[in-house]
Amino acid sequence: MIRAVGAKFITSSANISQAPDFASSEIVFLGRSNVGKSSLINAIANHNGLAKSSSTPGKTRLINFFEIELMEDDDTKDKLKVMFVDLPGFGYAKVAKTMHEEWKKSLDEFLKFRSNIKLFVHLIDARHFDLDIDTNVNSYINSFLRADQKVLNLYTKADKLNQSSRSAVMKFDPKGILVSTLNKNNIDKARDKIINLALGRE
Ligand SMILES: Nc1nc2c(ncn2[C@@H]2O[C@H](COP(=O)(O)OP(=O)(O)OP(=O)(O)O)[C@@H](O)[C@H]2O)c(=O)[nH]1
Ligand SMILES: [Mg+2]
Repeated sequence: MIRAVGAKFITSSANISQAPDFASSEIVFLGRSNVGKSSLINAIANHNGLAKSSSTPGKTRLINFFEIELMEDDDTKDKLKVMFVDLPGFGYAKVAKTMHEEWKKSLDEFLKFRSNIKLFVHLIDARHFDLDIDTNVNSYINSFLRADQKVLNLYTKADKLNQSSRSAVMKFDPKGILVSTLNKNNIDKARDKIINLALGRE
């Protein structure tokens, strides 16, 4: 098991040209507004309050970089360092139209051209796991995915599902992982998977 032993906010950028090159592997968390991106970053980083979460959609408005330090539980290897990137949610309509277009363009450029990105973590609300918007996001990412990049689907707010709904999600996407930041379900499993995929170990 991999443990998160340190986390700190590094910087925010409005777009790709403002974002410094940190020379570490980046893991982006993307998904609809309010799906639980910031909460999940905090749970995976084991650091409450690191990324700002809120019940009001549209909380995250910039590209936020967090440096995460990790250790393998079972040995004395060096610490691992990766960058978590928290993004504004998509599908959030309550911002001015011009601003919305601006965000979309910035996000699109960042996702397509940011060379340090090694893993796209796509968060999907487990209660609404087959929305067109999420299917479209998966095709969108796959349309520019490089050979050194991976995608992982995480299904959030699993605490709100009963057992048969959980089974339906896993049947729909056997490679996905159901997670809950509320009861910490599968957080350790998701962390292991995220780090191993981002570091090209699987
Ligand atoms: N029940 C439950 N609620 C959750 C879970 N994760 C997040 N939430 C709640 O969902 C709301 C949104 O969480 P955020 O982490 O801010 O979501 P976000 O995707 O970062 O939202 P934006 O930044 O607006 O795009 C908050 O009220 C959280 O408390 C979960 O696992 N279970
Ligand atoms: Mg957020």
